[in-house]
Amino acid sequence: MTKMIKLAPLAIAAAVALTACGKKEEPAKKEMAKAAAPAETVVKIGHVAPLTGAIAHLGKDNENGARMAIDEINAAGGIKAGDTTYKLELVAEDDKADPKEGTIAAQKIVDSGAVAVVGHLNSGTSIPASKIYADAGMTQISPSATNPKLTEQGFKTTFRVVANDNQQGAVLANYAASEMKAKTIAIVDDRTAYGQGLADVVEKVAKEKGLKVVAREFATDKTTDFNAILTKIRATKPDVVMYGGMDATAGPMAKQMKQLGIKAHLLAGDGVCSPEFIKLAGNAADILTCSMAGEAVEKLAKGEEFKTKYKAKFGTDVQVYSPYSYDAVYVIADAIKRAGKADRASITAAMPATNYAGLTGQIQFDEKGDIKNGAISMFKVKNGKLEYLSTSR
Ligand code: ABU
Repeated sequence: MTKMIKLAPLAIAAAVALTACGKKEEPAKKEMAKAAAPAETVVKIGHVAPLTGAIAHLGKDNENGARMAIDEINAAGGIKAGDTTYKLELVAEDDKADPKEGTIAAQKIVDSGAVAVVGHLNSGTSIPASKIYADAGMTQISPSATNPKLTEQGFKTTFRVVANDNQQGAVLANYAASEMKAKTIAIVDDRTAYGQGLADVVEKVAKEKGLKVVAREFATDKTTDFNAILTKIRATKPDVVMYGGMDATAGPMAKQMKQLGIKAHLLAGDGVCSPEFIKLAGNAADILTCSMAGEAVEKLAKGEEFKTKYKAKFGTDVQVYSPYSYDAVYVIADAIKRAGKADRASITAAMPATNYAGLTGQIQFDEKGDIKNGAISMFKVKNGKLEYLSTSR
């Protein structure tokens, strides 16, 4: 699991031998000083997200955040815990946003000897993978999976640093009722754990708020032709169309809404709230109002600095959750520091007491592993950019 660089015992022996002979006292002192330096150990941190397929841009964004934190920690000298300095090594796997691939990737991470994992991106992969990490006693922190079920399984190893979809769905439905003054809503989802789960919460809360749900349709996470669904929806004349799905499918959907002359706003969650959506939707992008399950990066004290450093390092802009995967690595580093050890069991034992001041805010977990006091931020697309609207907790 760990690679110890075994210099220290040899150095001690050499120093003792030389001093005992009464020869070369100065070099011996130098060896003694070296012997007192902390031993250096390399530990692996896993990261899993889709790195191929339609949402690879989001997976790469999450991975970049984790990589940035690891590079920073190592450049600052590593994690000093007890008499050891820990350096981190990233082990990245691609789960293709597919639940089955997610379990294969999780097993690869466990077999790699990683001490903890950041991931997965999707709820549909994070949930089945969580059992594999739990069986291995390995802490898993998702920076983006929002389905409530992830942390409802009773695993002591499962954490997330974003809010969940009970909260996100309620904020979206409230926004439709209170801010958009909608009376009718049509709901479409992509039948993934995330998309369907979020749409179900929006439907429930929208009804509680007195909105009429005029259509409930579904597609898949591969659908790019929504014409049949949208033609049905057009006949119901909704004020709002809510979509539970990701940006790769929402982009074409928004274009087709415009082509079909649907006047409704498009309302969606964090899977759609990205610069990539704006690129894909083209001149239809400004129909979108969306949420993300955290604080907006531009509202964070060091958010602008993060965006600038990220762009300089990776040559691309932050999509959605790289600040959260960045913080997830720092939370693991903090657990190692507090535990004084970097094995799976010690990290997992240290996790519940996390109280870490991260880039994205103060990070503490509730008894299930959900972030305490999670934020939901609302945005709308204006002039080809996501414009921040408000945050609720
Ligand atoms: N939360 C948005 C995308 C990831 C997921 O939960 O599936």
